[in-house]
Amino acid sequence: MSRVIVEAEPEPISLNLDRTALVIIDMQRDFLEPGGFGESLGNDVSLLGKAVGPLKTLLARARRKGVFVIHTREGHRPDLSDAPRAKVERGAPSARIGAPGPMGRILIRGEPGHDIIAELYPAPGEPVIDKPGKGAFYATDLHTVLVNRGIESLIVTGVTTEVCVHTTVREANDRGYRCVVPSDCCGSYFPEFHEMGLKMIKAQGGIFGWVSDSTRILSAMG
Ligand code: TIU
Repeated sequence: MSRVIVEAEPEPISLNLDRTALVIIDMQRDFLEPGGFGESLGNDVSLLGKAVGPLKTLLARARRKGVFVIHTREGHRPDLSDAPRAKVERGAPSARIGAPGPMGRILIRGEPGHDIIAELYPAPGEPVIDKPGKGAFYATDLHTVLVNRGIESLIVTGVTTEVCVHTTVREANDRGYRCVVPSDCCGSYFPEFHEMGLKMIKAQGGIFGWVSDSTRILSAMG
């Protein structure tokens, strides 16, 4: 067993690295690059770029230490049969889910924009979970994959802090996982939502989980 103590708020968190997964949420071109879903919703996509460097370093260390790595992608079937109308109606009419864009059809599985950015591309053997919603547990087999590996704690990273990262942390917390979120490995189109989203996780004695950063996690991992 490889147990480490990570400095975090509201208190240090003890992680058994053999039972911990690094979950990388939706680091897709559609959210991080111009012309995708993020931009179609009126956002400045450059704001998410800050998380890439720290996350790349954390991913490399997790791989070296044998920590289980899982990636997720938000997106839909080409016929949109799994996309609720209420979701498709979001965004500029010419650039909604399924509409053609510079990176292919927006938020559609198999299109270039749906793919994970090159810097964080999944390695062979790392599961990729395709999710139709904001939370990574909703309508996916993520829980089954984690249970089968004996995972009990999650390091949750990716974009965006207050949307898919937050929803996933809430879902994971309700399913009994202990979650720690490294603040510099996630990002938002709204810096104030990023800050507040992290505060909401660690408030009330860690109501949803713990907040740390890549420096403190790397130092604990060794
Ligand atoms: N719009 C926004 O902030 N996020 C999303 O739509 N999806 C994710 O967070 N992945």
